[in-house]
Amino acid sequence: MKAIALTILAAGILMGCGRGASASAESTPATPSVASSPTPFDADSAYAYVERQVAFGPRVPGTSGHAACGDWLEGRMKEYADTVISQRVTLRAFDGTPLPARNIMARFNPQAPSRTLLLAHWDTRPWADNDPAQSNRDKPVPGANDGASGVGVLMEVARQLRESGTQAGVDILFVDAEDYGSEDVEESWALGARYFVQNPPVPGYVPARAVLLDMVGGEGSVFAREYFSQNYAPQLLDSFWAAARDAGHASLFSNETGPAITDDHLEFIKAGIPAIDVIAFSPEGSFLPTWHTLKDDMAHISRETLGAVGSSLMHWLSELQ
Ligand code: AHN
Ligand code: ZN
Repeated sequence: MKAIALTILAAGILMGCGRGASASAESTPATPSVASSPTPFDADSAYAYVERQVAFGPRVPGTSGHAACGDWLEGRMKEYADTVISQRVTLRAFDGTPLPARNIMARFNPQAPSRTLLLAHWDTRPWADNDPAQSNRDKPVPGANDGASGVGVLMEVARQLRESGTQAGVDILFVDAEDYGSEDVEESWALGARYFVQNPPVPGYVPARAVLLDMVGGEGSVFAREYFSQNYAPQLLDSFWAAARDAGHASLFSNETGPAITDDHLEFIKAGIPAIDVIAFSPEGSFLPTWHTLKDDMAHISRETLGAVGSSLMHWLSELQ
């Protein structure tokens, strides 16, 4: 793990409900009673994408579940995006294991010069080394939250972007080989993201900003301002948190600075690209208790958490530029 000490918040209280809650009940509505949200996001759809990934079994590089899930992800993204790039490479894990990895990049309006990159890791950890039961620690995690959740939210974002016919320059990236790391080896994490930054499949690719989603579907999640994000991309972080508040999710997005997390976003920060990690903590400030355990399964996934992150992200995208 990592010294995760902090006192997170007692964020709790949802402040006021903002946005036109008034309007006389007597007056005849001028619009249909079901107002359509300007930035829709279907949490049930995101949940189904998470469920589908988990059904492949663990997505550990080199396993059949990993290969099948990768094919499925690629196929779905080809339906939604303008261009899909599959970047395949064999990476070397800290323990020497060769990892057949695949980064999947789905591009919207690839001709637009200014790019917004949204990413999540799609691989899952080969060992549940945080499981309370010693006998489980060499088994792979189901990766419902740690892996499938970020990808599920971004698949739903992709579906919505397709529906809306967006003109924005958006790239959605599923990075591989994030979670085959060792606590003792700092650079053993985020191998797929590092490879992508150092070998962009689009020559000269430098997004204006990058947003990483990691563990965005767990019940009892609180999103604190992850330390590296806060320090290296404060404006980007502020704009995302403001969008979350405007979308009605102030209670989940805390104003506390969170721990420093070695994660995929750091590879972009190192390359000078403003990047944030939207990553969940427990109200006590550590990762959720299911983290790197066999309990990281569908029973601990919350549609509300997925929906809060997804609709905040859609709202933030709608206000860009
Ligand atoms: C740390 O444990 C500090 N970084 C690992 C990031 C991670 C692992 N995210 C998901 N799984
Ligand atoms: Zn993990």
